[in-house]
Amino acid sequence: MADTIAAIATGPVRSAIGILRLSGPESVPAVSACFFPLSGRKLTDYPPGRLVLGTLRDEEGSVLDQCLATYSRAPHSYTGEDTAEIQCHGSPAVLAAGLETLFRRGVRQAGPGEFTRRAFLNGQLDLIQAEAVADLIDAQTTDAARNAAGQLGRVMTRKIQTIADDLVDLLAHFHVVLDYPDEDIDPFREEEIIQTLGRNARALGLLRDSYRRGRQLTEGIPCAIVGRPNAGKSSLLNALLGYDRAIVTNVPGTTRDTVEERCVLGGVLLRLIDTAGLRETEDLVERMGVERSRAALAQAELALVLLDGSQPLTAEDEAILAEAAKCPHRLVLVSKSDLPHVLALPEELEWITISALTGQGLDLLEESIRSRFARQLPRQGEMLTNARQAEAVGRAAEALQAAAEALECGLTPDAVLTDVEGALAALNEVTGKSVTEEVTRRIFQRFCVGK
Ligand SMILES: Nc1nc2c(ncn2[C@@H]2O[C@H](COP(=O)(O)OP(=O)(O)O)[C@@H](O)[C@H]2O)c(=O)[nH]1
Ligand SMILES: [Mg+2]
Repeated sequence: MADTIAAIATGPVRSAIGILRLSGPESVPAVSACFFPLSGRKLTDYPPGRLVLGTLRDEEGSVLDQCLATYSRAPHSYTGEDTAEIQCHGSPAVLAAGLETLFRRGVRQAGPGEFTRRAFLNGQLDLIQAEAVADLIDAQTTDAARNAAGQLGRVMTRKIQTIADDLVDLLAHFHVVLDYPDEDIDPFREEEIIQTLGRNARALGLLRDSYRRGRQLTEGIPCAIVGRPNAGKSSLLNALLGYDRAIVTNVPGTTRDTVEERCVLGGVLLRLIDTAGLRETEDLVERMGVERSRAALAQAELALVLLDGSQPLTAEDEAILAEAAKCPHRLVLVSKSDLPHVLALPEELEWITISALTGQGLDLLEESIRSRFARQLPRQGEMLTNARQAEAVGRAAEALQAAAEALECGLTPDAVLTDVEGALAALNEVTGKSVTEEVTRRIFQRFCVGK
């Protein structure tokens, strides 16, 4: 039987409320020993789930806090075990003292993600949902939160389960055929099987591909800031971040390496990459920087092209515009709007005028990013956001594709069987139906203590 764990579930900062939580068989006795309802009754005189007002006391009986407590009985709780919670005033000192008192009642400190790990092991959550819990906590934008919330609500689980059910049916059919080798598969049925395999292979392929956007949701949309030296790229980065991250000077070629920072703009998490100005140069270090800039641009989802509004357009600018046009998204920014305007641009080009110095136009840039990227997602919860899941889903897609092709080429069912079994095993890894101890350990390591 599992032991009883306890942790401070809220952040280590002064706040309105701070929560101590426990899970395991000793949860309720441990809390009952140090929490006393104001009514004079015992906590367990109240039904589970009720919030009860009382005092939290240390072993000497001195009051640490006036607070609320509640408990749940297995299996009707987050972890599936008996659990209890004390909602204290959010003083880190009060919480530490409360936790210390609980430790003296025989409970121990929980490790990272241990509550959610227990929930998974007790079948309260599958692995997709458990990982969605971590995604929710890590969410930096509402879009990221929405996708994680959808996964917590089993949207992704159902999608994968439907496919897995199809595969189980197919396997059952194959086994019948193999058990009675004299009977050939009905050709009509074979056509149907090929179609089922193909349909599920495509669905899984799309799911695997959703990881590209899903990853942008959690890691940020790669956004390269490009332009000639001195166009104002580093100044823009600093203005967007709100602090001086990159060095700004009037010496062209100041930024030699790419500088990367995350920021949320218009409700969208961006991975801003400030680059060395794109130009031909004799300087070896700067040339390497320019190479990195080109690489950053090639991998970017969004290119912010800066053109110096106080200077005439140059051939270099035009080359950069053309190169950035290959990015899935390009935004042209005319910088230094606080200086006299000199730049003339072709009519067909759309641009936003900004000044990193005064902040003028940055709101328009923000709106433009919001309208391109925010809430442009598929149904919430339908995007894979982690590499482990994407890899396994990809493996399942390939195995099914191979199975469909093998059947079409007239291979015998036993050859096809292995592929379908492989695909099913990969899907079971995703949901956690079959997953190694080592993998779950690594997954829950990512969580914070108290979750
Ligand atoms: N007046 C004005 N000067 C700017 C603005 N943005 C950048 N600069 C100046 O332009 C020069 C080059 O800026 P920097 O950000 O280093 O350009 P980068 O080489 O493209 O990174 C510096 O002297 C900045 O102070 C702006 O919005 N207004
Ligand atoms: Mg720079």
